Amino acid sequence: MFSAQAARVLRAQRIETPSWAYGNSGTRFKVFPREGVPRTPQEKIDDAAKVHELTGVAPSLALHIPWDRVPDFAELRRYAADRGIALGAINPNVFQDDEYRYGSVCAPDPGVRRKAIDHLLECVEIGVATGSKVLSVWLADGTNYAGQDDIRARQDRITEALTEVHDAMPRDMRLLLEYKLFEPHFYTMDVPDWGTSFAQCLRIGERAQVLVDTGHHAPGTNIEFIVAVLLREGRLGGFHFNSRNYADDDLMVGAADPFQLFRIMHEIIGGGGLEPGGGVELMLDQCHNLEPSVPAMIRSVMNVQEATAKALLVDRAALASAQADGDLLAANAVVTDAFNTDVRPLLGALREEMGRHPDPVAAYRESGYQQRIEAERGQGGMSWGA
Ligand code: AOS
Ligand code: ZN
Ligand code: ZN
Ligand code: ZN
Repeated sequence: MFSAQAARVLRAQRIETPSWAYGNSGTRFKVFPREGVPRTPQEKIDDAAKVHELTGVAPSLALHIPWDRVPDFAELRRYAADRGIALGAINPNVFQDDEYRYGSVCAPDPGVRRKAIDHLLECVEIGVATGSKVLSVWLADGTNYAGQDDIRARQDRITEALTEVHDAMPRDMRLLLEYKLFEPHFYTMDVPDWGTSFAQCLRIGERAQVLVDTGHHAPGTNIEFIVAVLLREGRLGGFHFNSRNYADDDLMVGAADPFQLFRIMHEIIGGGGLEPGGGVELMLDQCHNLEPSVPAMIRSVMNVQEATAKALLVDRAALASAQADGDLLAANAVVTDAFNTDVRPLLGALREEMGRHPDPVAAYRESGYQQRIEAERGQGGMSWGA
C-alpha cells in the first residue's frame, strides 16, 4: 500500500509530453514514415489528450515554434482546453535557419543575434497567449575548431540575450536553460553542461533555471548528483526525460536504465521537488523513430510514474537512521528494496480510484484509437523539424 502522502503525490503528478514526439522522426540516414502521425498541431493535441485520458497524469503538451505555429494561439489553447489539455513549455527554435550557421544568440554577427532574440521574445508572447509558464531554451550554438570564435565573448552574448528575454517575461513565467555536451557542434557547445547553465542563470535572473535533459551528458555522469545540487540551489527548473545508451538517443524514458530514473526521482523527492509549488517540470523529450508514438508515450509516462512510486516507497526514516549510524549497507538496502518493489499492482489500483483503466496500454489497444488515426491520417503526418 502507498502511504496517504505517497498516493497524494502520485495523484498530483504531472508529466508533460512534447508535441514533436508525436511526429515522424529518424536519424540523418532515414526517416521511416509511420501511419497515423498527426498532420496538424491540433491532431498532436488529440494524441496528447488520448495519453492523458488513459494515464491521468499527462495533462499538458509542450509546443515547438515554428513547428507548431498556428495563426491564433489563443484559439489553439481553447482547442486544447476542450480536450482536457493545457499548453505547456514553449520551445523556441534558434537552430534551423540558414543565418544560424555560426550560432544564434552567440553568433558574432549582431544582426543574427537580434533575429534570435526577437524569436525568443516572440515565443514569450506566444506563451502568454497559450497560458504557458515555461520558456524552454536550448541553444545549438557552438564551434567546431579551436580558435573559431572567442569562448568568453560568446558567454557574454548569451547573458546579454537571455537577460533581455528574461526581463521581458511576465512574472509567473520561467526561462529554463538546457545544456548539451555535444551535437550539433563538436569542439565547444556554448552551454555544454549544468555548471555553465547554472552560471548563466545566476547572471540572467531569478526566474532562470537549469533544464536537465537526461540524454545530454558524458557517459557515466551521475545525473542524480546534479539534480540534488541544483535543487539545493533553487535552480532546478525541470527535465527533458528520455533514455540513452550512447549519446542523445531520445529513446523512451526508463527503457535503458530504469534504476537511474529511480535514483533521479529519489533525489527530486528528497529535495522537495514534487511538493506543491516545487516547480520541477517533468517533461519528456523523445523521438519515436520506429514505434507508434501514442502507445510509446503512454509507456513512457508510466515508466516515470513507476520510478516515482518506487522512490516514494523509500523508507526515509529508516534511511536517515542507517545514515546516522554509518551503516552504509543498510542505507543502500533501504534504497534498493524500494527499487525492487513491483509497484504495478499498486499503480493499477490507484488508477482505478482515479476512474481509469488499471492498465493504460491494454486500454489503448482496446480503444481502437490507433486503427482510427491510421485510417484517417494515413502516412502524410508531420515530421520532427517541419
Ligand atoms: C536537443 O538536443 C534538445 O534536447 C532539445 O530540447 C529538443 O530536442 C529540441 O528542442 C526539440 O524541439
Ligand atoms: Zn531536450
Ligand atoms: Zn536532445
Ligand atoms: Zn535528447
